[in-house]
Amino acid sequence: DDDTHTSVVIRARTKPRKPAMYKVLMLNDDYTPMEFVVHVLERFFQKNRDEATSIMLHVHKRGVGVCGVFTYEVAESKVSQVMDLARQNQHPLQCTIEKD
Ligand code: NFA
Repeated sequence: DDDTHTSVVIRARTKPRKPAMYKVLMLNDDYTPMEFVVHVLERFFQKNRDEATSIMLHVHKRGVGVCGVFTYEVAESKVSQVMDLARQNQHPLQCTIEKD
């Protein structure tokens, strides 16, 4: 009736964990020009013209698409940069992140 001799040993993790990865998703809307979306994909996601056009058309037709997969901080930074540029140009373009 005395647990003073109870002990639990918890070994610390030595193996570094792979960082969790997050998708940056782009959402369709009726107003953002297609060429602006292609520009965003080239500038912030290092896509070439053909890749950017293909992703833009996917989002246009399906409603949502993946721009890239990044660590949390990088993904958040991409979303901020895209939304800032869209706002500056008065486009309603929206991006979000989702755990991969
Ligand atoms: N749907 C937009 C248009 O017809 C183009 C667009 C594509 C917007 C992908 C947002 C994302 N101008």
